Amino acid sequence: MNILLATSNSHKLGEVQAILGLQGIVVVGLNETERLIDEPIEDADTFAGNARLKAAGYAKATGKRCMADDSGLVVDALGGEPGIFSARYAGIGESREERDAANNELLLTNLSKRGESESPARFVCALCVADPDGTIVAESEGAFEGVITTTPRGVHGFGYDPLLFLPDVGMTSAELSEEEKNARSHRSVALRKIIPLIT
Ligand code: ITT
Repeated sequence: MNILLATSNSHKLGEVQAILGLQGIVVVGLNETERLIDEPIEDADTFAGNARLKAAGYAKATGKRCMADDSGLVVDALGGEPGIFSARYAGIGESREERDAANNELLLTNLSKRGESESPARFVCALCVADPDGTIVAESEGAFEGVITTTPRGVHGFGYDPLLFLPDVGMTSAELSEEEKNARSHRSVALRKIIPLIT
């Protein structure tokens, strides 16, 4: 079975390929041409809503069954921020690396403005699969719990991984290998739930 993952985020693509590959599912990323066809506006107010918009939009634009992932970091001490705005929290940076660095810095600044140094937090992932006519075929969600640390650590992963400390292993998500992250991440939980719905 082949599925198109509707994302411009190569890190997401790699994680999904590793997990679904173990099930014999081949995950294809958007190529540059397809990406330029039609980029849906993510204006829903939930992760699930944005995943639906992306899956249906790209499925109709490409004529293929599509899976979309909408995800982000929910920080309790920030009232759930950055949440659905995780990718563009700071609103600056040309490259993904620059945006990630600015987002991480802003998150720590906002925490310290509230007099907080650590806070319970979680990554959330909403997945959606849509058919070429835009019909939603399956949906799922997963969460990955941790605590925000003010001392970012680790070089693996992407986004806010260096900030999510995992007390049970004494490491941040960015200090986990790809295999270790995939064994427990929000994305892997959501993928394991959706696999039986699409196979
Ligand atoms: P697409 O919309 O093209 O899939 P994106 O990166 O813009 O790519 P989202 O709108 O879903 O995707 O935003 C996800 C953001 O949430 C991502 O850029 C990170 O900042 C953060 N995030 C999500 N999953 C993460 C993970 O596993 N590790 C670290 N940060 C994560």
